Amino acid sequence: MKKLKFGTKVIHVGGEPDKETGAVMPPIYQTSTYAQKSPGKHQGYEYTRSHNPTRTRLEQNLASLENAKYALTTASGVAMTSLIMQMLKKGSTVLCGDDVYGGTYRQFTTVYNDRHNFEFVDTTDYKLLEEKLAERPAMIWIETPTNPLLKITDIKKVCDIAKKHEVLVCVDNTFMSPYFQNPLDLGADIVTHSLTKYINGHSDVVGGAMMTNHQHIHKELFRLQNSMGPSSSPFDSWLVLRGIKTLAIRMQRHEENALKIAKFLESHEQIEKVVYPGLESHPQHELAKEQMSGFGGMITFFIKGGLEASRNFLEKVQIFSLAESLGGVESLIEHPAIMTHASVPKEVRESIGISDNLIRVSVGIEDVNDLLLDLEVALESQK
Ligand code: P1T
Repeated sequence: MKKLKFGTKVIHVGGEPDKETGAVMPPIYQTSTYAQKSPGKHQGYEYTRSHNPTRTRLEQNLASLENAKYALTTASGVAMTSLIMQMLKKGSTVLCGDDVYGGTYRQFTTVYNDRHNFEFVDTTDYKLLEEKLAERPAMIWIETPTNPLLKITDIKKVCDIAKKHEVLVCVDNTFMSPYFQNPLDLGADIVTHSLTKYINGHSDVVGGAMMTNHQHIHKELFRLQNSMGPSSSPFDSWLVLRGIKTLAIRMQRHEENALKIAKFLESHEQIEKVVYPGLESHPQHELAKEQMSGFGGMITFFIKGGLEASRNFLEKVQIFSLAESLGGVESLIEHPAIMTHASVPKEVRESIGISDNLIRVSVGIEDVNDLLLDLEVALESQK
């Protein structure tokens, strides 16, 4: 299966017809437990918190998409983040990007802050990273592109420095999906995803995953998952398996639409600045071209005016739903300072540039002309 191309893997890995019936679509093994022939004699499945055949299929599929040997799924993205934090020895230092999902920031600063030491750094400042990694933290946690500022970190460069100092590298690859970026191929030890986003793609599941080539990491995270219980359900696993089949074509369309919208916004007089990795104006556009095979469907922009202008605009759009989350087939729009990143203190937000006129868009796969018109009408009403 390794040699298959991405568009084939999403459909076929873990998707073999059911052995008993030939059903082409995998069954949902909606069971909590499994009959044993004799105590301890079973077919590899004992209890669904530990293992479930529908989940196994999903994990096989996910591992193949990140060119990994192992994958593990959880009931949410933050549940996987939590397992990884549990895996680190008490008292560890974790270096973390200064612009990460607000829920990751909240977990690190309010849940694990008395177990580990967290240092938030600009992971695009390699001189600073050289110094910080030389102090040998246990792990560096990177999001690239970041949420919501879409800053891009050179994964290979960070991994090369981290390896010298034996620091684990974990990359949250949610924004690019495995279709556009494969951090393990660039040297990362662990890659994580919120399955809630592009991988499932239909905004009807909350889920998380990690992929790795290290057997000991998989084994330890599995032990923690089994002991702490945030396993993904059979039905959610099945829904993700269903959604994942169209990941490749969805990502192509997300990107195609996003590029057109980013260019439109960049030329609009009511817009102060647009951040999209596919625009030449993006400070790391060259790195984006090198490290990713596409630019994704997320756009961040700064509207002229402050909070009032943002609020008026967000109330006006009709096809874009004003909602948290991203990566679904439908277009979403949101205000990070009030919504997804509200748990980041105002002074921290301001110091990194998450201002009140910053708006984040998850471009869906609708007809782009309808999306452009929706934005245009809402912007015209600002004048
Ligand atoms: O929501 P959950 O499935 O628990 O995943 C958390 C998560 C992890 N990593 C990144 C990069 C994310 O964006 C998220 C969730 N983000 C949102 C809900 C959001 O609107 O940004």
